[in-house]
Amino acid sequence: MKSQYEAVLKDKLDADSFAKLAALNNDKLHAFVASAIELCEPESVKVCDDSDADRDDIRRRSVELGEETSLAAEGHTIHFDGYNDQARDKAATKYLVPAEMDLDKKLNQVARDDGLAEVRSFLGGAMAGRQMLVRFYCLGPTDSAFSISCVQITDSAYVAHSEDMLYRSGYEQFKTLGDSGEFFRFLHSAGRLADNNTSADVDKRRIYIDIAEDMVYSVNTQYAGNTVGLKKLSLRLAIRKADREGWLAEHMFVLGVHGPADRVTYFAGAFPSACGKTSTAMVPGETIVGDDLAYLRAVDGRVAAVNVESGIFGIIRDVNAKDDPVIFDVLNSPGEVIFSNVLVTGGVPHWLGMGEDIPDAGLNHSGDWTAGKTDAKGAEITPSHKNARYTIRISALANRDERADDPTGVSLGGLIYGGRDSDTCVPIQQSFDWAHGMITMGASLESETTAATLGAEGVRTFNLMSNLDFLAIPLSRYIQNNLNFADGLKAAPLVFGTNYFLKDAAGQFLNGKLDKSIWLKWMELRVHGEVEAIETPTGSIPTFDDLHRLFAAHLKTDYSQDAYIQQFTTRIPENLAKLDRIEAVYRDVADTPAVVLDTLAAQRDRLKSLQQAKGDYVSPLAL
Ligand code: GTP
Ligand code: SPV
Ligand code: MN
Repeated sequence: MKSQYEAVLKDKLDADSFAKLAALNNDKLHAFVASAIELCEPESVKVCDDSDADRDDIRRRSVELGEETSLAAEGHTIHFDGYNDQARDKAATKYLVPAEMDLDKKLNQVARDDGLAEVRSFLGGAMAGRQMLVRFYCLGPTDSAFSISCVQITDSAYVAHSEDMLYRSGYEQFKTLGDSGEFFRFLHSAGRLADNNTSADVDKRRIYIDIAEDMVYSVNTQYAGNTVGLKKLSLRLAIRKADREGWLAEHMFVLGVHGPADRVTYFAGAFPSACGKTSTAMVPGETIVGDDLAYLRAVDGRVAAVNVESGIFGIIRDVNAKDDPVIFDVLNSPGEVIFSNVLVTGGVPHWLGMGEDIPDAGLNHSGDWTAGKTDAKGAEITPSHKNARYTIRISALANRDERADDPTGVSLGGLIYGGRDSDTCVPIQQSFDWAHGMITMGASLESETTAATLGAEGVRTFNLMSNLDFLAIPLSRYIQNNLNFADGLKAAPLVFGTNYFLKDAAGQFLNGKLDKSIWLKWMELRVHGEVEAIETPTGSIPTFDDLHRLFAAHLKTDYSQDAYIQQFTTRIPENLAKLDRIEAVYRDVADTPAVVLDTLAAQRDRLKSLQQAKGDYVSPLAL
């Protein structure tokens, strides 16, 4: 170890921690920890390896420090984030852009020198009187072509505990990196804490991504989406690395759909936050690989996908025995679970949509809560926050796919794009080909905003491949990478578009929550060429007979022709309006590939000719 780091480190690390850090013979790492100490001025530093002892110590500290509180069930804890720190803060999340670099004007950014000075000023002395934790993890399975080594520095035992549950351990792998290997660095401090242990200075919350250095700073926040480095902070760095290296880093679930005769066909799907990734990956009868982040690589002419994570930080709202029996069971059994921002009474958690009556008093993210309580702005406070979540390991799930940790990944049969769309797209359709799917489904994705990000809900928003919040390269470049990805594949995955959120004129959802399992079964059969489809101007849809048969076989329901007509009618005015909005977006994007506008124009032509022939709303039976 270089002497300039050794002096700083020896001053704050005990012999055990020092030995662990020294064993990772890496100058850049030693420099990172030493400079974080100089900046944040912790009282002490604990370096962790992959041992159970260090993992247990973090769990214990999280409770000791009051960041988590034990609940009645063994292994369960509750963590509260501050009242105004309940979701990802898009406005405070910015890329640090060096003077010579030109990042897309659509991405939130700040000049690197200015941003660094600001965030470093907030981190200055931020860990005084506290212990700094240094932990190592791996994005993707360890020892695989997908693996990315990471180091997280934080003063929050909750953040470290969450990462223990959500990611594969990475200390041993770090040893194999050598002095020149690439790794991602994350530095977080919860900042000054209020009496209830929540970040006090959320007005000074900053999440700054130093793209030039593969490093992310996060301060004055605790909500995991803003603090857990390996989650969305790493996705922004991974998108750049993928761009350099020719693969894709995506906001996608991965699941195995079980077809006839024990056949398993894997799908990956991108839906914006709180729009159904976990719900789809957990569909009864199928097996889960991952629910939020996937890396995709072309290997031997096929697309191989891995789950970046090994746990779930999932939305708890509406998790109940009927809709999501597997997770509901985990949340009601002893074992390691962190609940966040739910209502607690007598050591028992309660949440919206759990399928049971919720008490009218208890402790929640606003403190002591009783029904009808309002906040400073007069808004009624719900018993649990709409973005309240749970943290579990995938290994706790009965439906874990047997290849969930396969270092070679799973080979994808299909890709799915979908959003919260109340009035335009049909529940399921298949694109005509890869480019048509990438452009009219992925790159044309719109969704109504949700409680997963701060700000207004229900606003229809463009969200490129569900990845726009995390995009760290120009939009046109990302689209081109997606288009090119199929080049040279022997079997490109089929591309599908789903819409779980279509509503009737009275505002009622047209589909039940489990209907998605039928769309999955249909997609599985399409991948193997075993069902026919009907061509519409926007894609190919199932026949009524096939859906009727699949609903009866898998959900034991009698799917009616009326429901089919209502759900699968081509809504031409709404589809044309969507094309207008998307074209306006791409006219404003620099260097949009020509094929994007051409493909949208061709879709418009098909819609217009059908409109001329058959009117605004065309039943699938009339095609
Ligand atoms: P992130 O973890 O934020 O990335 O989100 P996610 O995409 O994993 O979202 P999730 O699957 O947890 O979905 C969240 C919300 O969507 C829940 O409130 C569900 O009730 C709702 N939801 C999921 N599937 C359906 C559906 O088929 N119909 C309706 N109406 N709501 C659904
Ligand atoms: C999302 O918001 O997309 C999530 C939760 O999956 S987090 O990114 O951790 O906020
Ligand atoms: Mn997500």
